[in-house]
Amino acid sequence: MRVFIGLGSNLDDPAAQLESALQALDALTESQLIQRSSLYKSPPMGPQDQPDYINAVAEIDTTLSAHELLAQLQALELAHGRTRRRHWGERTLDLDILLYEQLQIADETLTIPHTGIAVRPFVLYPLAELAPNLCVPGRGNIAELCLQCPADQLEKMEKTL
Ligand code: A4P
Ligand code: MG
Repeated sequence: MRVFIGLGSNLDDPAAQLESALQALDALTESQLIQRSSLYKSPPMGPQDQPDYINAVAEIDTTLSAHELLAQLQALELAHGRTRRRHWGERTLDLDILLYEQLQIADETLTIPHTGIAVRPFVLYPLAELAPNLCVPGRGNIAELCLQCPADQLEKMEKTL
């Protein structure tokens, strides 16, 4: 299955957190890293008294189900020292399932496509970098979504790999 995962961090060397998470995604059971976006820097959405975020998107190929994948990603977050503090608050590593093939899921533990996908530039632009022709189920074409979501204050960083 073709799956896109959003990565974010704003604590404890965020760029290193993301690089290490990308390696862990490649090593994930039943999964393989296909491609990764550049890193993107942006000011925090939500509480402003927290550091800037670094975000990226990864494409993986997996035979895990969406719920199995969620459990694996949550274990990875914990392994990266993630503790839940406040809503929209600072974190060492956040891993969100953005898209799982063209599935639409909405249950107690999982909403796919991810709820913020169309309105968060730090998700949309790295996703468009990997898949410029992507269709987001229920939302539309990614190029059109980008046009409606200004990339102000989103800074693309040099690719490090
Ligand atoms: N969950 C439901 N759908 C999904 C999905 N598609 N992928 C559930 C992953 N998880 C999903 O997640 C809470 C629950 O969401 C999980 O248990 C899972 O069952 P969480 O990671 O603990 O919390 P959260 O929703 O990520 O927390 P919160 O506080 O709502 O944060 P957000 O919405 O992720 O935002 N600013 C910038 N510039 N860049 C950022 O990346 N991130 C945040 C956090 C705030 N500001 C930011 C950024
Ligand atoms: Mg999350």
